[in-house]
Amino acid sequence: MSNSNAVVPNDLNAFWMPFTANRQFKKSPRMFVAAKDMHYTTSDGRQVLDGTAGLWCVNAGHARPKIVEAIANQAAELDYAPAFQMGHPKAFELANRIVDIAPKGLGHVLFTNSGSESVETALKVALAYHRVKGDGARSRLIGRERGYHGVNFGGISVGGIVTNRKMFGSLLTGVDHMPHTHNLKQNAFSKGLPAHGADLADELERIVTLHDASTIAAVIVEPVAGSTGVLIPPPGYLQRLRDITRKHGILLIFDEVITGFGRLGTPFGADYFGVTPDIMVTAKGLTNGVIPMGAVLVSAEIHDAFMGGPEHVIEFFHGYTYSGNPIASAAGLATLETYKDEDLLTRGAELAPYFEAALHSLKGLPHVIDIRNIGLVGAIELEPIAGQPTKRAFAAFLKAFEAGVLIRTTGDIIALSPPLIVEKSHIDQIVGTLGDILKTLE
Ligand code: PXG
Ligand code: PLP
Repeated sequence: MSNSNAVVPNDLNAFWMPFTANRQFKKSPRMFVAAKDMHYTTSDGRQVLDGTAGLWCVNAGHARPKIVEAIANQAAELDYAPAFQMGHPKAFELANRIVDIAPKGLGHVLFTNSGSESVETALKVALAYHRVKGDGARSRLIGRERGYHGVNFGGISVGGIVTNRKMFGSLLTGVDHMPHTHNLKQNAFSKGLPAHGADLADELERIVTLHDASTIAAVIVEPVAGSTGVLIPPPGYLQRLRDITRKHGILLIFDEVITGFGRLGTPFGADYFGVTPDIMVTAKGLTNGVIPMGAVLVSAEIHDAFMGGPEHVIEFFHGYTYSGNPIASAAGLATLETYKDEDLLTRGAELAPYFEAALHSLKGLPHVIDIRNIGLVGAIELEPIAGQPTKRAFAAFLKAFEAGVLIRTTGDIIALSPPLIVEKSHIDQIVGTLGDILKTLE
């Protein structure tokens, strides 16, 4: 007999959990059963401070009233409308509101249901764009080592994480990768942007020379690589990618799934760096993580290139059952209102200096080989235990959870990205807890 009120279900076997050591987890499960503002409640009734905005998505904090209400109302009013050949007002309204806050020039929006789908959509738009322009030989896609672009085939092909790629065959063909910019030797303990490495953008010129520009459709990068441990670009690096792509007629795609919606203290990473891509990939913070939704923003030039054929013909053969889903659209609108009401898309800039100073106070503690920060994103890189990579940071994760703070680890890097409503006292608690833990780690 099922008991839907059970705090912990009696059998954890059926759910094959994502990106989780399933057998380890199920021996000693960690469950959240409620959340409000900056805190989760665990199944054993403890409060845990959210140092990671869920998985980098709950930018306005948990269970925010406007969003909760919008979802409930929408479910009662119009639960679903066919996404193809039918519309409903809120999807159009949300697209307009997104364009209002987006970097100038990105005037059109395609909706998806996740970051991974947004990436696939962006890559397909790029390929099809060149094709409709009569330039179909431009079919190569260029990503970057240590890039994360979700888990679907296009995304893992342009992505640069070995474990996410190696099990899955030959992936997309015609993909090449630029080197990442992470450089501990020269840049360790940089505050904000690291000084060295802008010249790594010139590797794109090398790749263009190798393949010829006439074969390359697009370059995709995260402005700040989040998932692989907060890799921050050197000053001028992204501008140089912009210059090189423009010179060669190659589209530049920014994957802003993490950097979008205020994470860096600006609405988007493009704003922070003053570099506008041709296509921008978003998800996560768009709906505060509450309902799955993503959005891909494209320039008028790209959009208009598709609008030349007969008017009764579908211009772009792509879309999802849930593209612009009514409840997701309502959640998105309420989320953007909440960001606006509380100036959350720029709040990170005010708090960034305090966050930076707090994080860098951990320098000198055992195992800490780098600390980096930008906006309200931080990372603490630990020396791995010899022969047992990831173990030390994961031990820190478990201890922090026990001590009432949720952090995130990737490899031996601790990543922090609190909700943008975070207060200085929360930052003190996160950093204080981490400081205590770092002293006790094996
Ligand atoms: N692009 C980027 C830059 C991302 O960070 C995705 C695409 C895929 O989004 P979806 O919604 O399909 O997961 C992401 C997601 C982590 C972590 O802790 C990062 C992500 C997801 C889950 C965990 O680093 N990034
Ligand atoms: N698989 C089957 C059999 C389908 O009919 C559909 C959509 O109609 C899909 C996959 C794609 O699902 P979605 O549109 O939710 O991505």
